[in-house]
Amino acid sequence: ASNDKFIQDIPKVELHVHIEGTLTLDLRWKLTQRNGATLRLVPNGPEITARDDLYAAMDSIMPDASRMNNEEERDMFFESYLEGFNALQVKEDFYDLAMNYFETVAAMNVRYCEPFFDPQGHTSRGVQLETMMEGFRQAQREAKEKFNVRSQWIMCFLRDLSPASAMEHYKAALPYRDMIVGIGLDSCEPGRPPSLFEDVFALARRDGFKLTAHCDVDQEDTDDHILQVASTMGVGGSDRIDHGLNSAEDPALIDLLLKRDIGMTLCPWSYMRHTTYADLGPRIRTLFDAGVKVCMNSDDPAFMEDTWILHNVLLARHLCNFNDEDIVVLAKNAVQVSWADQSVKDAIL
Ligand code: ES4
Ligand code: ZN
Repeated sequence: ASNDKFIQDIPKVELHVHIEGTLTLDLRWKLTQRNGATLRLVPNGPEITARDDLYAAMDSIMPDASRMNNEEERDMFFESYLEGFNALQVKEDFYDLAMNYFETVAAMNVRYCEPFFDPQGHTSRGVQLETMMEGFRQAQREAKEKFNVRSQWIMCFLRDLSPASAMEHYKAALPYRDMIVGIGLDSCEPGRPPSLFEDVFALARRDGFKLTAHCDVDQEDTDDHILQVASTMGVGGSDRIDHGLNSAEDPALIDLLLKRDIGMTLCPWSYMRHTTYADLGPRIRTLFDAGVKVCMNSDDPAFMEDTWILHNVLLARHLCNFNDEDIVVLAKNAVQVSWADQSVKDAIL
């Protein structure tokens, strides 16, 4: 197997991380204090008034996932994730959020990343698009200069909200298109296929944006969603699938992913909440050995026991017994399926 230092040192690209999911408890406390806001970990939960209570409280709302079924675990996750948004109010908050992420992953040798953001989770609270975008823009500039971390943003739509809301936000974000490389689809998946968002994806495609969609793991209709994204039907000619792990059980889907050269962003720590080592390793191994361009990512590090991209590559190594060459393949996959300019790609590995 590969060694830890090799994995730490290899230049990295991160393609699946929700910037709001990088809000650490430390930063959350700081922003909440600065804004004079109340801090709760779940909607209508107890207000946290002492910094020292925060960590124990987080442990108690994210209990041993093995004791919850998939749905309970998923709903609890989304509730606590969206509750965290309340800490983000002014431009400086979004700047601090992004800078904290860039600085953390710079120390793990990330050279380029494409973080997601969820504009609808902010506008619904009365925070203007301009507020988040200007905070992100300043952080993006400084991260390139100070940390040598380049980035482009992916605007995600919350699929449990309406296609009309997605379209509205898409249009409103066009003034920031120089910062945004792609459009994604996240949040709670059952009953919300990518095809519902066909119109906004088609428009974004025509406007030159890259496309991706979450096809979460072990949800009832995931296979159909993978098929929609991978075929010309669904969102049409997508470049990536986020998660998509269930394709490992379907040789025809694997063939389609290979034929259409679709990259796949995996987040192994996030799957540990609702699957087992025994299940997970073989599925990742199947996709990797088939030649699907998979890469390792963190998803929501602050909500997953502070597991960042480094920990996810280490876990993948452990699950699949990857050697140095395999780790290089994973790193190269990430570069290849990224939406960076060729000159940026060439400078990474
Ligand atoms: C997410 Cl784990 C997960 N799944 C779907 N959407 C998300 N947004 C943030 N984290
Ligand atoms: Zn995700």
